[in-house]
Amino acid sequence: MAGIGTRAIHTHNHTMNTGFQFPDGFLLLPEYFTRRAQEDLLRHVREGVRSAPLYRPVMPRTGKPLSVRMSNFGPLGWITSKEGYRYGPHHPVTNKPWPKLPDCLDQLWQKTANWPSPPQACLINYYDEKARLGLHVDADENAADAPIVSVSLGDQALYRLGGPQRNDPTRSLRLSSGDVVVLAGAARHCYHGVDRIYPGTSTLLPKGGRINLTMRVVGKIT
Ligand code: MD6
Ligand code: FE
Repeated sequence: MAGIGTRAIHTHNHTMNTGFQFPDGFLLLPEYFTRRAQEDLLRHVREGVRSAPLYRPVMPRTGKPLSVRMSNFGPLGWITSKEGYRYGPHHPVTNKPWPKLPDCLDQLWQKTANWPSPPQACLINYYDEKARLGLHVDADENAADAPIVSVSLGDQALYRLGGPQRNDPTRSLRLSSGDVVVLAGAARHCYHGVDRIYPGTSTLLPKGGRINLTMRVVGKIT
């Protein structure tokens, strides 16, 4: 694992005629994980999804399936179903507890989150080449100001970051395997999403696609 600072990009605020300013608290650490560390992490993800299989969640109310498949690590997992979004201790299909968060992710949290408590949930998102994730703000956590730390594995993604309002200007970034993104401070309340996956841009996953892991402090479950 490369240390922070060796390749950290402190995304500087320039507007490039787009009216976009990187929000405070947004941090991109390109290739934080070496190839070797990515392979290690992937092994843990594979082990996790053996006991907590990726499932296809559906949108609240409409029941429309998401294109991203999901699972979780940790005491709590983020779940969406026709009943709504929530955090819960059990896999919605197997009803078993989520697998324990791998140590390497715990260490990533300790090095990057600058937050006094450990993450309670780690959402695992799997994107095939056609999957996308619409612009959203993560707002189902009572610990609304705790940062979210995210890791990308596999094919590159076109990630879009906006502001606190849905119609604020946005900026698109390509995320690559091993990259870490931290949303803290103001950035924690900013819209973001994944517009597309670039197939064939990584050899980490033999069948292609992209995995994104996001660690969260949830606070009280309501
Ligand atoms: C993704 N990431 O990269 C989607 N959320 O596939 C997120 O939705 C996200 O990267 C909160 C914090 C960081 C993230
Ligand atoms: Fe998110």
